[in-house]
Amino acid sequence: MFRVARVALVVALLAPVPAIAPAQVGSPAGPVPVEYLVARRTDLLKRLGNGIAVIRSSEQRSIEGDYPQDSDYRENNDFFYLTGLETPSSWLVLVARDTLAPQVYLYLPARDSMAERWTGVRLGPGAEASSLTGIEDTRAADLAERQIRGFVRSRTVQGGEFYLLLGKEAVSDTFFQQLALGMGAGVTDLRPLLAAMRLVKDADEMRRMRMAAEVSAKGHVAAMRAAHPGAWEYELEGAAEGTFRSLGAERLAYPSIVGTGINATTLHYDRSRSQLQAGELVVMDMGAEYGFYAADITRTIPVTGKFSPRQLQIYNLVLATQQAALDSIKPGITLGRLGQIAREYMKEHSGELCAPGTCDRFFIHGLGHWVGMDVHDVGSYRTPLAQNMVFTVEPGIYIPDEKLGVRIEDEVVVTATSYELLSGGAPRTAADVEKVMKVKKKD
Ligand SMILES: [Mn+2]
Repeated sequence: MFRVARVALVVALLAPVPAIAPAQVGSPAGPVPVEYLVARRTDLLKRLGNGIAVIRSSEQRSIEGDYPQDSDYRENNDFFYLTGLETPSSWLVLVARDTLAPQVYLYLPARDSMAERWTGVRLGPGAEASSLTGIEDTRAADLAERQIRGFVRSRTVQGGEFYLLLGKEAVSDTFFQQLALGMGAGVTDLRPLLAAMRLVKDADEMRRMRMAAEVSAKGHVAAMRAAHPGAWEYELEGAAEGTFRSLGAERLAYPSIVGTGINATTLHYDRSRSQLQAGELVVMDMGAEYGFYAADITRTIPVTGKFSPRQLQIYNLVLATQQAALDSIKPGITLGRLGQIAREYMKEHSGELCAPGTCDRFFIHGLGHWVGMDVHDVGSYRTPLAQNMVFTVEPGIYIPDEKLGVRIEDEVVVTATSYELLSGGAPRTAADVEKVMKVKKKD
């Protein structure tokens, strides 16, 4: 943690101009090293074959507009993945050719000294942008549409297969639709290509993913220690979120879920307004975003710090089900197959716990999902597991009639032969949860 922060500080001090926020410079996670950005763009160009990819940044939201509580600028994931930048109204254009060298262009809004008085120094086209991204050719954003039209025209004249590949915002954009029609080009959705790349994390992504999980686990421990009969759900949420932020997380990966008693059986309960009663279980599904990467962890705790015999039996069945799925992780298997294994395990080991019937009828969601820049990250679920893919394993049992809900969610990265647990910093076994809860929060 501290080492990372110090490295970022040194980078900021050595920079020839004042630290510019739009590239994570000075952030706890630090900027994405240029060699990673170059490797990602090179990989994408290879996958493009013959075509032009256009990826646009996010747009600034208005503080007075539709999102008064959500004016924070967060970059489009694909744009950040390929540029490392946080720059509104910008474009990345990659021109891939069969025979000629590929070209990469970065279009950034020209700097505006009046606007900068309000919102701080921005990154314009030029040497600074080049050194942060490794893209030599940077241009003013107001040239982008005209020049893209030119790229498309020159490609079409040369003939052969040609695609205009667009990111999320542009795929239904009339400018591009008309451009493609007029030039006789095919428009293709770029997202599946980028999703396949983002599914396999590189070393800089793994560094961020590990830190996001580590910070989130510490937040869970803080929330466990804040729990007691009479505490409010929002107090636990506050303890976790304050910890995330104090350890360098810049955002939440998703709205925190803290549900006690009957609320624990509502999968996406996020109001956090109830008071914890002795005898209840609390499901806490909370994760931090660190340097643009999400964590996703769920723990279930007894309000009093001690599980009842019934709660313990259900908890241990969920935990053993999770372990059965974890033990089956290896390259080549699919998430779908892991889900079947978990369900079969829970069914076979239910005994009389959920009679009449087996407990798997209360396991009402899927076993897990990809995690990355989004908490439910991009990527096909038919993809066989391969090294450096990250996903969650999260069985649960929810019995509303008993006001009893248990979910245990961990995050793993696939290794050469099995998996590594990223979220092990948060206690998983009932005994470890009880042990952590004995140490109370100091007021
Ligand atoms: Mn999840």
